[in-house]
Amino acid sequence: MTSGALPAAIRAGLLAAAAIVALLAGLLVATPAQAATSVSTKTLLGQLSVAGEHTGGYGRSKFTLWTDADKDSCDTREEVLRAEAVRRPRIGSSCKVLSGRWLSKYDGRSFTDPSELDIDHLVPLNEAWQSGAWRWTAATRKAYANDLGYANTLIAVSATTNRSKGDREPQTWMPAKSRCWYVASWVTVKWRWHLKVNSTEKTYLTKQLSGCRWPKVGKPSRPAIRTTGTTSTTPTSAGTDPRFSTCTAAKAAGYGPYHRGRDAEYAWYQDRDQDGIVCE
Ligand SMILES: [Ca+2]
Ligand SMILES: [Ca+2]
Ligand SMILES: [Ca+2]
Repeated sequence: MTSGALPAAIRAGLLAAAAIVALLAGLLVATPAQAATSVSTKTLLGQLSVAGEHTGGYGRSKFTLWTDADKDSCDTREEVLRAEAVRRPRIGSSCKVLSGRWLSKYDGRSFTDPSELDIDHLVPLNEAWQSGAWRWTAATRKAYANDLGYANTLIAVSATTNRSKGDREPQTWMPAKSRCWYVASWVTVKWRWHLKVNSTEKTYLTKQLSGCRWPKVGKPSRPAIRTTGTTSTTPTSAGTDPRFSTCTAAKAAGYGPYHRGRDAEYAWYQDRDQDGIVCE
């Protein structure tokens, strides 16, 4: 029997039931747990510091992948695959994701075999490094590389498309699909992690996002960022001043100021006012 053959009273009843279901679905979407404060990407982009990129020192090994922070035997890759599956995935022993269905946002392709998917750092590790992560402690870098606290830091996408992206930033690589979502997420991830943008990147993001009418996004939380040479109270090694943990201590011992482009020590400290001099 087709719906067209249903008696009018039953049809009306079905319509009323459908309306109630739709209403309940609306209420569920509005529950506080899911309703993040929304914020304009214009606000977030405006709050990113603009600075030239840090060059050198990057290696993929600077970021530890993949961890199992909550010790449930599923590593970060498996957690993302499970979270983003659009059909409940089949899970084997040790949380191995065997099959399911995923949609790759970058190209709109659909996958059932997880081995064809990469877990992409939407803001690549090297780009994060150049934008501020070079000053982070290893623990903060590890937290970034395995960030499950914001849905778009890590996304499951087709491996072939991800590999064409490499370490590039939006002005040199954009996905074929979901472009407004991509630039909005780029800015949001950078904001969450206090990462900087360089000026050509900011110009490009401004142009793209204004073309997208500055989409609103759920405002993410911001994890604690620990940087070497600023929060440590004991002398540290590799990448920071091996003699002093703070500029105050260096100055007290008669060192500084250090100039950008002239003194190697410059890189060991935070140039808060970005005037090219630290420990002045
Ligand atoms: Ca886990
Ligand atoms: Ca870059
Ligand atoms: Ca950049």
